[in-house]
Amino acid sequence: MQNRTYTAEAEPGDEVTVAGWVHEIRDLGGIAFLILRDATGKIQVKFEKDEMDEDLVETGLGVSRESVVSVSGAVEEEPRAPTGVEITPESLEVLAPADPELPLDPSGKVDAEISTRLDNRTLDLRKEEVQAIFEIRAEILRAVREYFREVDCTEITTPKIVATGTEGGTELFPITYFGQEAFMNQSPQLFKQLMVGSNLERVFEIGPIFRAEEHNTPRHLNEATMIDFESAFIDHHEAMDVCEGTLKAAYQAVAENCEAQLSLLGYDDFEPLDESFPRLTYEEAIERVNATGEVDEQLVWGDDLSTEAEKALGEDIGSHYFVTDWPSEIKPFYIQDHDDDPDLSKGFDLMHPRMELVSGGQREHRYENLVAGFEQQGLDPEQFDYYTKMFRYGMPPHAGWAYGVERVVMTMLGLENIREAVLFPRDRQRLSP
Ligand code: ATP
Ligand code: AMO
Repeated sequence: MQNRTYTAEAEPGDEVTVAGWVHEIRDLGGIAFLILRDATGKIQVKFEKDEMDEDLVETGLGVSRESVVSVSGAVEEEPRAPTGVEITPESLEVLAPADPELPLDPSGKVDAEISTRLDNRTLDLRKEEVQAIFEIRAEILRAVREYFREVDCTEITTPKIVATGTEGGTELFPITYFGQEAFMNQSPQLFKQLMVGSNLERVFEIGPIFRAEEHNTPRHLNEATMIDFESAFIDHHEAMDVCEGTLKAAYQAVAENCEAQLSLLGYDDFEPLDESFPRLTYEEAIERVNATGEVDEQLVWGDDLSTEAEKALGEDIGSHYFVTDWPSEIKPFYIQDHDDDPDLSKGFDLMHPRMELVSGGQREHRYENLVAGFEQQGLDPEQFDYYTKMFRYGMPPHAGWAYGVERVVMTMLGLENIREAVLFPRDRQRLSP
């Protein structure tokens, strides 16, 4: 809109046109107020019934909540107004009336179930504390991109329609691709590896991944956003350094630039991550879990960390931490094993006390070992020929990792349900909107 002023920029003495949603109408008899809300905040519009044009008063006070209006008038100082200023309207136009029966109360006075909120996400996002989550999410992505730039990474985009899975065959969504079987990609894994074998050397991707997860849980999505990193000529320790660096950069940026949003979410004492993340070997991790006495069944070497074990360890450590040197058999084929102990891998996970955030590792870059690894995991190397053949033409040693963005947002902000960190979540029950 031409010459539109944001409410936050309306200064006393200005003649402005503001536009936004009708947040509330307060009728006190001779005087009434329309509170107009836009992306920058709210402003009070004053109607003195006896002194103003009758049609204007009727339109302004007859409009239903959440309708979109534009108001033109003079801005004046008014200490009793919520923001210290108000507008005396000269004209008001209803740009889009809202049905008076709202499925959800954007003022937040009436609580709504998560399913009602997700069914009406546009209205839900009109709540400033919900909007704050997505502003913080955007800040995280901005900070991560900037960090990657500082460490000389090139942003890439890889296909989402693929011929094979990478992260275990059971979690694939099959689709039909011109009569041929295809899948929605679970991870950019193989493509990012193929890129570090090119002159790009060091790459990252921020994009969607698709997994037909068996369970409906508060921390799994069927479509999630992953931040993937991969670099040639580094080992898994250096990959962990970059991983720690990106997460710290994200927390730092949110602490510096999202004070208002954090405050809306109840964080007046949000702290950046200053301490180094402890790095435990898998063996140390299971011993520590067993020593907590918080798990029903003692873990033995070879067990994955159960949800219960992750919780016990998280509470014990009380900060982000890495678990390194996992048993080879519970890590994927592309993770390298220790040469002196093939049962032990160079894979790692980054954990938040509440849940896993990242998986990564040193990759197997030696052709013969890679092909043997496929066979050990019961996969047909022929099917992956498009990937393995490039390992015959000079694939450097490399390492990398991937985060789930929603889990970072969820753990950073203490959200109970991962769906709160996605605009339009996909889960077993939800395919629209
Ligand atoms: P991912 O590897 O997919 O990131 P994860 O490693 O955090 O997930 P695990 O802790 O390994 O998940 O959980 C093992 C299995 O148990 C997974 O298949 C998961 O879907 C399932 N699961 C986890 N939490 C729950 C829960 N609260 N209710 C039901 N199933 C669950
Ligand atoms: P992994 O399968 O562990 O590793 O996934 C990496 C991270 O992505 C997040 N994540 C999910 N978040 C929400 N819903 C899901 N269904 C979901 N699945 C995964 C988690 C997890 O830690 N290719 C490897 C990474 C690598 O080695 O570079 C991979 O995909 O936070």
